[in-house]
This record gives sequence, C-alpha cells and structure tokens, in this order.
Amino acid sequence: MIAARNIAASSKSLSKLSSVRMHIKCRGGFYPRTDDKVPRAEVPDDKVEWSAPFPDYTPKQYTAPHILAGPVYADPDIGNMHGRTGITGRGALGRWGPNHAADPIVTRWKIAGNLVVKGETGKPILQFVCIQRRDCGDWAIPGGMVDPGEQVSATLLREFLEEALNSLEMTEDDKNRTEKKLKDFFKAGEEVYRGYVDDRRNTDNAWMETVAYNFHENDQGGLLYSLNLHAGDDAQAVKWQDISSQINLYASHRDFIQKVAENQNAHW
Ligand code: RP5
Repeated sequence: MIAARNIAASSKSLSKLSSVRMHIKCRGGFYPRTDDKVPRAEVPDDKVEWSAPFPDYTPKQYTAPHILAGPVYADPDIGNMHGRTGITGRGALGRWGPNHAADPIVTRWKIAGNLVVKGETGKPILQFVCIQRRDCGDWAIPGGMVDPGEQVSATLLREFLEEALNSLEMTEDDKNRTEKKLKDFFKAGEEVYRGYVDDRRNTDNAWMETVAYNFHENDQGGLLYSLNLHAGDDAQAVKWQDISSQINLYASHRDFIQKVAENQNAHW
C-alpha cells in the first residue's frame, strides 16, 4: 500500500499534471467511512494517468451501503445499469454514461383515393417517415443527438429537417420557409418513449438514451401528404414506410413504432 505521506512527498514528479489530477488525497490508504475495511489498490505516481499502461491495475469495486439503498439522488447501479455489453470505454460515443438523442416519429394514414387502407387485422395502416442510415444501411427513425444546450423539441425538428428533407443543402430562404411550415405541426407531439436504447454503439460505460415523440397527421389534405421527402445528412434514403409487425429497424426503433401503432389503434 502506498502511504499518503510518500505520495505527498513525490508530488513534484507529478508536476506535469494539474493539481486536481495529482491524486494525493484520493490515492493510497482506505476509502473513507469504511472503518479502514476498504483499501484502495496501489497506484504508483507514474501510473496515475489513464494513458500510462497498467495491466495489473485491478481496483476493488465499492459502493457505500447507503448509496446501494437507493436514495432519490443516486443512480440505480454503477456503469451501464442495463447490463454488460462485452466492451468498456466509450466506443464511438462521445460521452461517458448516457448520450442523449431525440427521435421524431412522423406518421400519417395510408390512403388510396380517398380511402384509408386497412391491413389484415382490419385496422387502418399507418405510415411513418423512415430513413436509411448511411453508417450501417439500417432503416430507422430520423433521429439524432441532442446538441449541448439544445432543447429536445428543437432537436426533433432539426433532425427531421436535416435527414428527411435535406435542409442542410437548402437555400436559407427555403430552409426558413420549410421550418416555418413544420413548426406548428411539431408542437403537437405525443411522447412515446424516454430512456435507454439498444444501440450497437453502447458499451459498459457509454450508451444511447432517447426521447421519442409521435407527430401525427390525421387530415388527408394536411401538410404531410404534400411533403417533398429528400434524404440528407446521415441519411442516404428516405421513404414513407407502412407500419406493421414485419418491419425491422435500427436499435430499438421497432419497439417505438409498435407503441405508436398501439396508441393510434392502427394495424400492426
Ligand atoms: C439511436 O441513435 C437513437 O434512437 C437515435 O435514433 C440515433 C442517434 O444517433 P445518430 O443518428 O446521431 O448516430 O440510438
């Protein structure tokens, strides 16, 4: 065990680290308030930085009993509470812990002539705006990451404009006009899901969470029946997709779509 005084004495050798990262007080000895029963693993000065290889580093896992008891401010468990994923680190995700996204599920009824088309269940068929992801080729809801400081409501509209209408390549005027047209429609959404996503980028330490909203057009003469879909940004294709139990989508998107079908009493 490294004694605290030796660490303090050798702090000069850590001068290239900032004072916060020296780990003088939070290294060596026992974890506080454990009656000296929970020792820290030994960490030499030159192994403090994560970039220093240290294959023998096997620290004890410890969470205080009062935290495990689940007070309101505490997370339910350490790391990815949804279980092991088989890989640590952040993978392709930028943030440790939850990486927040938003998914706009834009729906309308399938019509032929003036009639709503029904499925084998006898229920009307819903369609949603579905994009094909450029990274893996899977079909998906046109969702995306919530930018720092951005409201989820803004992300939902922005991602839809970028991926399903290719707003990034519109003139400023066209973009403003399209955004204005959709703004009111995007005000009347219904939350369908909020939480963890079974995304293939998840690791034990970083994972996707989303808020999915359904924006539904009931009126056959309404905005969504004349929308000019055009894939853009992370999407390589876009289409109106009939909703049924046959669909196969990226991550947990099929579950969100099923919920929408149930909420709208539509064919599934
Ligand atoms: C999924 O990844 C979310 O449900 C959302 O659709 C998407 C966000 O990531 P990017 O499309 O920005 O890669 O987990």
